[in-house]
Amino acid sequence: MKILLPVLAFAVGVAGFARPVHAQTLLTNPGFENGSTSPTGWGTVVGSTGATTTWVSGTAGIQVYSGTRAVAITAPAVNTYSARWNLLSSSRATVTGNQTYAINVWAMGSNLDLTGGINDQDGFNVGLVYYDSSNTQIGTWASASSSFASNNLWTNFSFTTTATPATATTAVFQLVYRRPATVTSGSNAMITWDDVSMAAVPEPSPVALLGLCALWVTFWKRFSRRRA
Ligand SMILES: [Ca+2]
Repeated sequence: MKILLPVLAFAVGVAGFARPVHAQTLLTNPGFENGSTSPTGWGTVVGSTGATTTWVSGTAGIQVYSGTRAVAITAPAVNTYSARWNLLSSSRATVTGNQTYAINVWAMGSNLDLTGGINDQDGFNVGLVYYDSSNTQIGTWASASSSFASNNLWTNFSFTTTATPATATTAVFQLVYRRPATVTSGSNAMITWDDVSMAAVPEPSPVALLGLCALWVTFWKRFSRRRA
């Protein structure tokens, strides 16, 4: 029995920590497969950037990452920062306050200017705009600038957010084309995104903490006994 307790406690602890990180994504239509004239739940903002947004049709692994649809932005002009695809207000992600989220995105660039430092290249940011239960915007989060190693290569990008504001209840998820003013080449540069996900980063479960606690108490008792 003496040996059984710590072993059991350890097993329970490990099982608790080893839970899968991603249960399911909080994002609507994350592979952009559904919709009639545009992907269900998603809209675009281009403003005066001159950018073009496209609901891409194509072959998995080539024009799209999986399925037959993806979303893209083509940036014909310099300084196209802020053209984006975003979740519509009616399909915001449900979030909780003081929580960090794991975000995963597949993306591919074509005709991008990938020369110079990260701040001189075509790339993209993932953004979140938070709202409270009264529907008032209360904050934002944006990923670090993300750029590609090469054109025409589907690439996986992972981000972890900072903790949400305490009163956050929903969030608008954004895929933002980032084109600094220093980019002078890359006419008709395009970024395509597919299979986006967002899931809460789990806290250690109470069962896991209990297991570790039991383990500690057992060792402490043994240690004290030996010293006595
Ligand atoms: Ca897809």
